[in-house]
Amino acid sequence: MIPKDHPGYHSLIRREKIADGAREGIVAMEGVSAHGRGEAFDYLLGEKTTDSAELAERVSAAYLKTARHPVISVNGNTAALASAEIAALQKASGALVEVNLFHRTEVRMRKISALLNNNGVDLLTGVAERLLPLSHDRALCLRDGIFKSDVVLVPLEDGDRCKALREMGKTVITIDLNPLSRTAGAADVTIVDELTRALPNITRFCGEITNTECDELIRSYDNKSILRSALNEMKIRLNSALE
Ligand code: PTJ
Repeated sequence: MIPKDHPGYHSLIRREKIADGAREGIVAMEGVSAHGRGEAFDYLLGEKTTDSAELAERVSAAYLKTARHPVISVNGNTAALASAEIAALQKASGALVEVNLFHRTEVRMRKISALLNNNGVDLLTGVAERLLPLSHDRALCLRDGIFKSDVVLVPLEDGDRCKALREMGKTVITIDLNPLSRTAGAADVTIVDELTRALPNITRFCGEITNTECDELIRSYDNKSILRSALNEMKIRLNSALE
């Protein structure tokens, strides 16, 4: 039992969800270490949504709302931490939701799909095909889902899929606490924020922003400056710790 007045309450609850997810076969063992890496960056960020992350969340809402065929790609960590938040974002944005795994097994696919369904996600299903130019199993996706998407949200991954998706002409949004990761650098929109803080913000912005605001947000957005701001926030915190 984690006491509610513990200063690290929210972080400890997330860690518990990841540990339970690993025991249940939803989170890959590798996902446990990925979570720890995220925690370290979140600590540097002050465990809060920065102004620059909030802007990236607003722009993500604008892209999802105005997309022809938006898709949210879900892996084991995302399902364990935020299935209900994915369901809420799906409702607010009208995006399709597809499971896409790096450490792919049929058993994990089934368990993650059941968890999402139980939390209200209307999951896209079908026969996955090797449709992305990648040599690993993230290449497996649905023809009517990620393959057909124009805007795709890929939370919590650092790898080569983002680059491949961009080369296919898609707009890629990522949520990644590490502003130095390959995915963070390659995405069109990088939200340097913790997943369970970022998703409800995007959902809220989907309900708030008008179509005119969407166009303006997308037109004036600069992802490089967002990444610089995130690194700067971390630098400020590191410097103030030394004072
Ligand atoms: O479920 P699978 O099989 O698809 O595998 C999923 C993992 C997470 C194991 C896989 O995608 C992976 O290895 O990811 P990486 O390369 O470790 O990248 C995960 C990124 O997400 C890292 O840059 C972390 O800093 C970041 N991250 C981890 N937890 C969070 C996070 N960012 C935001 N919120 C978090 N809670």
